[in-house]
Amino acid sequence: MFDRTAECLSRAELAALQLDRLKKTVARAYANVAHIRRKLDAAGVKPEHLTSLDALERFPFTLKSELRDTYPFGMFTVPRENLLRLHASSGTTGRPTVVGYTRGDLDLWSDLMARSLACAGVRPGDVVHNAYGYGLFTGGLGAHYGAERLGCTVVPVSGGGTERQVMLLQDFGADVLCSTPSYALNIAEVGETMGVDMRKLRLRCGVFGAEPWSEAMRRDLQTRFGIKAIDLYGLSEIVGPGVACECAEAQNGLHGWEDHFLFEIIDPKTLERLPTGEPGELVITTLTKEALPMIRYRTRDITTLNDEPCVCGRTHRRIMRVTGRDDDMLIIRGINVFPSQIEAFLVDFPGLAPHYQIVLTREGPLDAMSVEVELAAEAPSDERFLAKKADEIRHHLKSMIGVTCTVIVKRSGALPRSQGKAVRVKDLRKTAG
Ligand code: DLL
Repeated sequence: MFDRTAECLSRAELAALQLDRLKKTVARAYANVAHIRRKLDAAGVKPEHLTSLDALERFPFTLKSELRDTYPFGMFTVPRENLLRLHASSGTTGRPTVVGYTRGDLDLWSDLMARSLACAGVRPGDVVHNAYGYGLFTGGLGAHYGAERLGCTVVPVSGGGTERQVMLLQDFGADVLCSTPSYALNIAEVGETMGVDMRKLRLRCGVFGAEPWSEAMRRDLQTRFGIKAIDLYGLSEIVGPGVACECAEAQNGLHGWEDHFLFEIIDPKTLERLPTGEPGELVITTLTKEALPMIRYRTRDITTLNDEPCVCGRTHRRIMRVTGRDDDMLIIRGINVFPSQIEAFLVDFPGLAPHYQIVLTREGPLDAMSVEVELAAEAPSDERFLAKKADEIRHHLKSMIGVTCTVIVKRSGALPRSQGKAVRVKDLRKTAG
């Protein structure tokens, strides 16, 4: 473990630490951010009301739109000169969401990423091939500084140039691959077409995140590379990658670092806090971040919390696999569909490659969904075979997710490949009018 004392605190010690840090965080945000002061005043709550962790329930949530409304620097507790770094994520519309870090924040982030990587089974001295994108996205630099902090040799390749990535993985003998799961799959495929046996690489472990992925995809990546595939979670508004990570021992749920974050699950409709174990939207409060504290940030990510003890000995509760976002949940003729459900189905379907794209259109007043899938490289690709396969998939999808959709089967290599976060949904409804 990177920090055994912190990772194995008793639940009582964790709760006491959380309350102490929560009080300080809220007091600091209230004193320094006009927007937060106005919000808490309007809700009739003050930092002094935080006499217990449960008292947080009376405090208002923070939404992504508030970061946009106060763009670019309106939510920071410190003058801009005290920020050492900015990152930003582009939304689907309008202004990006800007986040900033003090020296202390960057230090904390490196520690949390080092802790996460160690939890994933990465060890000092390992060669870490980092194919997360470098730049405004937090993935590249987050994994980079975390791996350095742990004492690894970092190969900062970023995304793209996939043939070269395969060569470097071989030549530098990488032990660990960090990338989005969809890009890892792309690397595996390119390697296979180059005639490289990806299972013979030295790679031992993959640390994958930044987008939803399924157990089926995990099995696929583990087999193709001969590695242990570990799930890593985070979001730029909270710190970046390193908010939670699976342990190599259990590979079953991501330990959320509770000495630095407070996790709640709410019902996204009623906004009530839900008991541990019930599925809902993850809400996160930062406990130690300086520049950009977040009070009850609504992530839109759908998951459950698990407080059962873990075989690895860490005491921090687990955030179970994020299956999708509240706002990328598709409602097709009244039925809720997450793209990751479709992925899980396709990965296990014989003769298909795990690539897909969902295209939404409007037919009169109704939404129509078509799913474009791709044949595995070795499958026959004559028209009759494609049509027969499409029929089979449509039938199985209907019985699994309950939605009738059009299925278009494409030849191997026809769908776009990911170099970072995969784009799974193409929504043509707005342009169709
Ligand atoms: O994706 C940070 C990150 C980088 C995490 C590298 C892990 C690895 P954002 O670009 O702000 O930050 O996007 C955050 O991505 O709210 C989730 O919807 C999704 N996401 C991140 N990790 C996972 C995961 C980075 N392991 C948004 N499983 C989050 C499912 C994930 N979804």
